[in-house]
Amino acid sequence: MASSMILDECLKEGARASEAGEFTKRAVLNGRIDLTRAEAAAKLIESKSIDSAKILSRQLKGELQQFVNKIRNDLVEILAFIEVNIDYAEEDLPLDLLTQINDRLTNIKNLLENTLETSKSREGLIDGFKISIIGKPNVGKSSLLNALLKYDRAIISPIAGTTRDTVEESLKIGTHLVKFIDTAGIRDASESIEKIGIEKSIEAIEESDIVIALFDGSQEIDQDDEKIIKLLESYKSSKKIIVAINKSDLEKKIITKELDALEIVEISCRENVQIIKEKISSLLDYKSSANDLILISKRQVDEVTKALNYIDDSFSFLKDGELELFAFNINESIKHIASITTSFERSEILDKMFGSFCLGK
Ligand SMILES: Nc1nc2c(ncn2[C@@H]2O[C@H](COP(=O)(O)OP(=O)(O)OP(=O)(O)O)[C@@H](O)[C@H]2O)c(=O)[nH]1
Ligand SMILES: [Mg+2]
Repeated sequence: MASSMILDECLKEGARASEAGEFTKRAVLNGRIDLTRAEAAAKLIESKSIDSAKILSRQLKGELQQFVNKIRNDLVEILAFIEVNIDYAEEDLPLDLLTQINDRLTNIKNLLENTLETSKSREGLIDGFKISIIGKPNVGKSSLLNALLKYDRAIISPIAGTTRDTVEESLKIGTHLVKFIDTAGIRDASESIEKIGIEKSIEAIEESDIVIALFDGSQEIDQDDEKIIKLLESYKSSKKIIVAINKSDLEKKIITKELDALEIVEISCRENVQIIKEKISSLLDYKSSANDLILISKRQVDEVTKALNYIDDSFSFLKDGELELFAFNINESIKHIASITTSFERSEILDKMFGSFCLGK
C-alpha cells in the first residue's frame, strides 16, 4: 500500500512508470550491454528449467557475446588480409596465403555449424518444451492429460469426438516445466468443426518437441489408426515420438507390427501412467545439457544461418582467386554475425587493415 502511494505521488509530480524492458533496452542503446545479454536477461526471467537458467545466466555474463566477437574478429582479419592483397600483384602474394585463409575459414565454418546443430538438438530447452498428445477419437488422450496432471482438466467421455479444440496445460516433469497439448481426435472428418480440430492437431504436432501417439490396445488397428501411423511416418525424422498403447487394463487386441520401429510403451490411464512420465523425462534430459553454448532465439539462429551461407559460397571464389567476390561474401557474413550482438561498423576493418598489418611496402 505504502509503496503504491509513493508511486502515485511520483507520478503526480511528473514522473512516468517504465515500459516493459525499458531499462534493458536503454542499457543496449547506451552500449552497456549487447543484444545477446539483453535477450538472455529477458528469457531468464521466464526460464523453464534449471538447465535453461544455467545456460541463460552464462549468456547474461557474456558467453555468447564472446563467442560471437571471436568469430567476427577472425572474419574481419580474413577480410583485412584479402582486401590488402586485392591491391597487390598476384606474384607478390605469399604462396600459402590462400591455403591459410581457406583453413581459417573452414575452422569458422565448423564452429558455426556445430553451434547450429547443438542449438537445434536443444530446441525447446529455452522457451519450454511442448508435448502434444495425438490419436484417433476415444483412445484416451484427454484421460492421459488428466492422469498426468492428477486432476480433471479435460472432459472425458465414451463418445468419440469429445475434445473439439486443443487443451493446454503445464506440468513439471523432473526439472522441466512442460506444456502438454491434448488434441481433437484425428479421423476422416466430414463435420467442419472436427475438421478444424484436426488442423489444430497438426499445428500442435508442428510446434511440439515430443509427440505422444496414443492407440487403444483393446481394439485392433483400424483405418483411423492407419491415418495416425501415416502422420507419424512424416514426422519421425523431425520429432521425438512416443507410441503409447492405452487401456492395458482391458484385454489386449492390438497388433503393433506397423509400429515396432518406434518406441512403444503400454499404459492404462485408469491405473498407471508412470512409465510414460519416465520416458518423457529421459527424452527431456537427453535434450537438455546445460554445458553447451547454444543460440537462444530464432533471430540468432537466422543470423548464423545467413552468415554460414555466405561463408559456404565464398570458398569457391577463394579457390578461383576471385578475391573481390570472396571479400564481398566475407563482408556479408560479418554483417550477419555482428548483428547478433550489435551493429557492424566498417571502420573496424580499416583499423585492422592498417593497424595490425605490417606489409613492409
Ligand atoms: N478401460 C479403460 N478405459 C479408458 C482408459 N483411458 C481412457 N478410457 C476411456 O476411454 C473413453 C475415451 O476417453 P477420452 O480420454 O475422452 O478419449 P479421447 O482420446 O480424449 O477422445 P476424443 O476427445 O473424443 O478424441 C472414456 O470413456 C475413458 O474413460 C484406460 O486406460 N482404460
Ligand atoms: Mg479428448
